[in-house]
Amino acid sequence: MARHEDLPIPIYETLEPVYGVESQLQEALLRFENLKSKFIQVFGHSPQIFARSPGRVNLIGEHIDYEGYSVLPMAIRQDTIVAIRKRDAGEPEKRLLIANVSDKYPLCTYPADPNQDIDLKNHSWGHYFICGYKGFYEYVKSKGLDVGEPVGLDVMIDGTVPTGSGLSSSAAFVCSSTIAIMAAFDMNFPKKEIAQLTCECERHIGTQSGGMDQAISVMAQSGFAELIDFNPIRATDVQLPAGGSFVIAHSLAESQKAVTAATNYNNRVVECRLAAIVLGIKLGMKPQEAISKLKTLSDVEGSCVSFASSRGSSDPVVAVKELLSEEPYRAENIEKITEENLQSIFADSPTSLDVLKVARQYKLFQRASHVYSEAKRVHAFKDTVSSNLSEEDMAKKLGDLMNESHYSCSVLYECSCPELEELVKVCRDNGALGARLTGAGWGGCAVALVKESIVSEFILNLKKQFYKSRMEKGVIDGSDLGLYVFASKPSSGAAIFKF
Ligand code: NG1
Ligand code: MG
Repeated sequence: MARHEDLPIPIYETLEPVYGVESQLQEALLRFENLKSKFIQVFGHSPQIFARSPGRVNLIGEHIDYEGYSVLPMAIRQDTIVAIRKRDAGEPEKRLLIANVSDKYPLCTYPADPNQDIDLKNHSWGHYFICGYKGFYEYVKSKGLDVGEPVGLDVMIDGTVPTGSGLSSSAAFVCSSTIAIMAAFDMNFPKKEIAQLTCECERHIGTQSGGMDQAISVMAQSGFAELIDFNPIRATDVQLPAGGSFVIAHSLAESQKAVTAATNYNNRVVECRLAAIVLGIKLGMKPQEAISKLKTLSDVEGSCVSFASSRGSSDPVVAVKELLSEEPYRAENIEKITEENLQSIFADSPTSLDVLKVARQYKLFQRASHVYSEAKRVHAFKDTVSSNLSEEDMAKKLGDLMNESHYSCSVLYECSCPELEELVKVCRDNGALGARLTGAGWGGCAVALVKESIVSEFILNLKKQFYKSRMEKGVIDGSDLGLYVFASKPSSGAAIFKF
């Protein structure tokens, strides 16, 4: 039987297969009707086709996808729906017109040229669509497919994934856009190829992201979390324990990753690369070889194995302890080891050069310790879920792993923030078996594992202890609370709708 990542995106003629299982059909019907009528209002004709792709919550495996390690997310029901119509070649309007059902996002227009550069200095919400647009053309070109001269596109977006929340509104947007464009061209491809291409094209926004978000958004199966492996991308269904529920809660600190990349996200990617190079050299590689061969910390793990016999351990966590210094490195300390200056190591990556411009020091020991230990926790989580431990022991073990992951993110990777720390504590104080930040961090959401039987009480307590004071201060509107704290079941992945 074909693995599901080898299959194309499913095409449905009704909403039931996606929204029926979660019994949110009524709400979904209204969303699609509203999207269609706004589309007609703005563009004067009906959309040709719709595509949807969900957000996700990462259960464990943070900041390791771009280092080549497996992660364990699940799709949530919040998603982005794209309605699209490809204009005929004869029509005078040749631009991409991108509208949104929400007034918060004004209409954007872009040229139809797929080689256009995205203006990273002036961030606009429509840029995410252009990521998908460029990605589509890059992909068809690489496959030698001819799609003719670019034509105009009319596009209307409806997204329900809260932005800047670590729930991957960006991937939901990029994936649904890419799939909608493909569908408008009457094309469809294996999910694993779409996952790969959307991961690459989202980098046009300026973050050096890994592929987790796009992979889960494209490949999720209803009812399962997925173990996502990279190189090559694969998704393996993971059945979660029945007695527990995952509650997602927003810290209300918004993390604008596209804007803070040089000090936060991309900074960590650069630190990991430097850690990989320095470790490789300490393990006996020639500096030039390490620089050219070691792109990620998982690349070094192979080298650690070959040195295992002489060192007595192939555990990269041990290698980090022995070979890297806990003291933060300064550029000149690293350059002494690499025998090359940092600017030339990263010469081919403008976003990394932006990192070097502002970084004062590099915490190689801490970042590498996080990555290698987090990679192990992902497998421990997966093994625990499929073990024959009692329900109670299993839940406790999973909770412990989540707590350890949070500690590592917070202390070693330093991607938490005061609001997330407070929220995680409130979760634990109210009976969560485990709680951790999810997604990139520096704001956004926490995810807590909670016994099924106490979920409603748990959410009520969070509302009282975390959200009430913020409502009183006017930070959020009480009627929106359900958007900020909710329990989530694993939802399904991307789909195309043709009505
Ligand atoms: P968020 O910020 O939640 O979209 C980001 C990356 C992921 C992964 C996580 C951290 C993008 C699109 N996604 O997720 O690939 O690295 O951070 O685990 O940048
Ligand atoms: Mg994102």
